[in-house]
Formats: sequence, structure tokens, C-alpha cells
Amino acid sequence: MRVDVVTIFPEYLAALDVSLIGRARKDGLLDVHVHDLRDFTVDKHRTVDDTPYGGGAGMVMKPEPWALSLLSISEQSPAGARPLLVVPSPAGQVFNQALAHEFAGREHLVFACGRYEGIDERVLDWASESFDVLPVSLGDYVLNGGEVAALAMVEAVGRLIPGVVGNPESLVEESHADGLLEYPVYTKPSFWRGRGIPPVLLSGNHAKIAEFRRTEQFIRTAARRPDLLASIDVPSLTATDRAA
Ligand code: 6GU
Repeated sequence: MRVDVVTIFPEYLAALDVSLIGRARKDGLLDVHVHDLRDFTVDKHRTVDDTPYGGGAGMVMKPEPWALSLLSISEQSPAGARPLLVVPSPAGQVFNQALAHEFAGREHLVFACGRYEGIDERVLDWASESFDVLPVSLGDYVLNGGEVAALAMVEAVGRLIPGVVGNPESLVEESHADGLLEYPVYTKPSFWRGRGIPPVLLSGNHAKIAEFRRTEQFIRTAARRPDLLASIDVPSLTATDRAA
């Protein structure tokens, strides 16, 4: 998969050189390119922003540097691929594991990291001629720019690419894999600072352990994220409903 990130702060993306994603790049599983938006300006001051039409606080990112950067990137797109242009924005659709899987199925992702009050809206419409365009938010809070969001999304998507995570089993038993939060985990020592572990985990009874963990997933999800329970598909319950 090819990933391009356009930003006025390329240093923010240095984290993509380390850990799992850094390894995936070295292994040739991920082809990541970070671009400085200012390299696509043509004025002496390398200007990327201007005042908003209609007035109001803050500055808006000028459209032309974005057009030049995106044209350059679309020329580098893998043959036959229609790139997905992800525009990190608190006004976007909320990112989740289902979206991460959709992104992981694409050949070419491009992240347009805006700063200030955002990018001139016409850029998104113009880009839709050669990109699928999707404004995406990390959640209901405001960051200073799209860089941290792009980092989070590249990591969430990158680890779904076959070969990036060493043990693919880890992808099955984690939060959101099945729509529920993950069960609690414990390691040695079995007694620590006055606290033991659930005895079933020492029983050697794998069916009982699986049942315990499943129950813990439901308890935890109900307590912390009741909203997730509404949208999960429980096959056993569905079968019961059908019978009734
Ligand atoms: Cl994707 N961008 C910005 N600037 N703020 C955010 C966000 C994205 N998601 C949540 N807050």
C-alpha cells in the first residue's frame, strides 16, 4: 500500500519511522511519503494561508498549494488505483475499526492535513475528480491540525495489512475486532500487591476460560461503551429471536 501525507509540519510524521509501521516500511509492506505543503507554494514567503471570506476568526488554507501537491501525488499513484483522499477534520465522519478495514483494502491513501480553520472547501470538490474524498474525524474534540489524526489512522490501517503484525491472532482478540471491548489481561506474578487474578485463568479449562473472557467483554462494554452494544450482532441471540 502507498500512503502520502501532505502537511506543513512533516516533522510530526517522524513517528512513522519507528515501531511496527517503521518495520513495515523497511519490509516493503508500506510505501510512505510525507510532503511539505510549502514545497508547492510559488511565492517568496511560501504562504499557505489567508483570511476567510465572510470574516471571522483565524486563517484558511489557500487552495492552490493543495492542488499542486495533490496533482503531483496523483501522478505517483500506483497504476490503475483511484486514490482515497482522507481529510482529517473534526467536521468529518468518525473513524472506527470498520473504516480502518475499508482503508486497508485500498492501494493508495492520501492524507491532507489541514491547520488553522481548515482548507478552502473548493479543494475537496476539485479533488473529487481524481480522488475518492472523505473528511474523517478521530472523535468529538478538537486538535490543532490533522497530523496527529493522520498518524493515528496510518497506524490503525497499517497494522491490518497482512504481514505488518507478526502474530495475526493478535488482530482477532483485541478491542473492536468483534464489536466489543477486549477482556482484561493478567501476567505473572499471580499474586501482586495484595491482588490475585481470576482463578479460572489458572484452571487449564480452555472452554471455561473462553466463556469467562466473553462474559468480561460484555460486562466491560456495557459499563464503558453501552453505545457499542446496540450495534453488535450476537448470532446466538439472533437465532433465539428467530425461533421466538
Ligand atoms: Cl481528524 N482533526 C482535527 N483537527 N481535530 C480533530 C480531528 C481531526 N478529530 C478530532 N479532532
